[in-house]
Amino acid sequence: MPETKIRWDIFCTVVDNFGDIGVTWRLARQLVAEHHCEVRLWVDDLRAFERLCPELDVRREQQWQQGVDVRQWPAQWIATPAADVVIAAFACQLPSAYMEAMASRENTPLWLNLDYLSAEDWVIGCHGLPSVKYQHVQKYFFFPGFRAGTGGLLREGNLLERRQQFQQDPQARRQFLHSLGIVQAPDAQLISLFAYENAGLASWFDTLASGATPTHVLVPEGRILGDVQTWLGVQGLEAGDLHVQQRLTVQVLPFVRQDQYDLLLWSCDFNAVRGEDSFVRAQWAGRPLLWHIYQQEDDVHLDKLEAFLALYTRGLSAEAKEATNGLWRAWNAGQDMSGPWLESRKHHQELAEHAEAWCLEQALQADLAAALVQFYLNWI
Ligand code: TRH
Repeated sequence: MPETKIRWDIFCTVVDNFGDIGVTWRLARQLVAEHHCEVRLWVDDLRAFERLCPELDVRREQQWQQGVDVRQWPAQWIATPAADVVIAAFACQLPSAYMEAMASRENTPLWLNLDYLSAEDWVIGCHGLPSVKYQHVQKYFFFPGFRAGTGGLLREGNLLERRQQFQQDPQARRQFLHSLGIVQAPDAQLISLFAYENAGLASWFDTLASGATPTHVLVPEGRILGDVQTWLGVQGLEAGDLHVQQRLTVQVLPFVRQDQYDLLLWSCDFNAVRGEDSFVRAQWAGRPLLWHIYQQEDDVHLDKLEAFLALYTRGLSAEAKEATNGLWRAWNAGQDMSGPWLESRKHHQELAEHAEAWCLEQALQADLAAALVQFYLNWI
C-alpha cells in the first residue's frame, strides 16, 4: 500500500430506484474504512441517498458522512482538481470540465467505468479492458461478477462473521425485529419482500394465506405496495400497518437505513430482493432468496437472469434446481406463483444449505473494493 492515501472521485447519477446510490455509497465507505483512501462521492440526487443514510443533509453541497466526502453534483460544475482514481458509476457522463482536469493532471488518473452486475460469460472477457479515451486519458471497464476474472462483489471485510454472529444470537435478532415493531409468532416463517410491481404477487399471497405454516411477510415501503394493497383490498398502506388474512400476516415496514437492511435480510428465513445491491446482500445473508431482476429493453434482463440461475443452481439436486428455476422464472414473468412456490418449499432444507454454501464460495473471491484498489496498484 502506498504511504500517501489514494484519492478517489466516484460519480453517481441516480437513474431511478436506489441501486446506483446503494452501490456507490457502499463502495465509498469501504474504500475509506478498509483501504484508507480519501473518497469524494458526487451524487446528483441527495434525496434518494437520504433514504439509505438518513443523517444526510440534502441542502448541503458538501458534507462528511462516515468518512466519505459527500458532494452534491452541481448542475453547473465548479472547477475541481481530478483525483488519482475516477469512477464513473454505471456509465454516467462526467462533467466535461472535470475530464479536462483529468487530462491536465500531472499524473494521469485511472479512469474506470463501474458496470452493472451480470453473471453472463462475456463479462469475464470484458472486465479490465480499455474503453474510450479522453485525450490521453484511457477509460477501463470494471465489471463486478461472481467468477474468477471479474471484479467480484462488494463485501465488507468482516461481513460474514458479523452475519453469522447475529444469526446465532436469537436475542439480538429479536431485539432488532422488535425495534421495527415486528413480533414473530414462534412457529411462523419470516419473509422479506422487496420487489418491483408484480402481477404474480396475488397468487403467492393466496398460497401463503392458505398454507400449512403461518407466514409473516415484511414489506419495506416501495413499489410492490400497490399490489399488496390490491390483494388486501385496502388503500393507503403505510409503514407500521399490519394485516392478517388466514395464515398470512403482512406487515409494512419503513424503508430502513442501509446497514439495517442487512439485519432484516439476516433475520428472515427467505428474502425476495430486486435490482443489484439488495440481490447481493441477500446472497451474503446465506438464506434462500428470490430475485426480481430490473427489467430492461428487449428483455435482455432475462439473459442475465438465466445466466445467474445456471451458476447459482450448480450443485443442487435436479429437483431443487428445477424448482428454483421455476420459481424465479414465474416471479420475473409475473405469472402464477402457487405451483412454483409449493414446489420450491419441498426443497427448503436443501435450498437453505445451498444458500450458505453459495455465500461461502462467493466469499473466496476478492471483494470488489479490494479488487479496485489492486487494479489501481497494478496500473500505476
Ligand atoms: O432500488 P433498486 O431497484 O435499484 C436498481 C438496480 O440497481 C438496477 O440494476 C438499476 O439499474 C436501477 O436501480 C437503476 O434495487 P437495489 O439495487 O437492490 O438497490 C436498493 C438499495 O436500497 C440497496 O442498497 C438496499 C437499500 N435498501 C435500504 O437501504 N433500506 C431498505 O429498507 C431497502 C428495502 C433497501
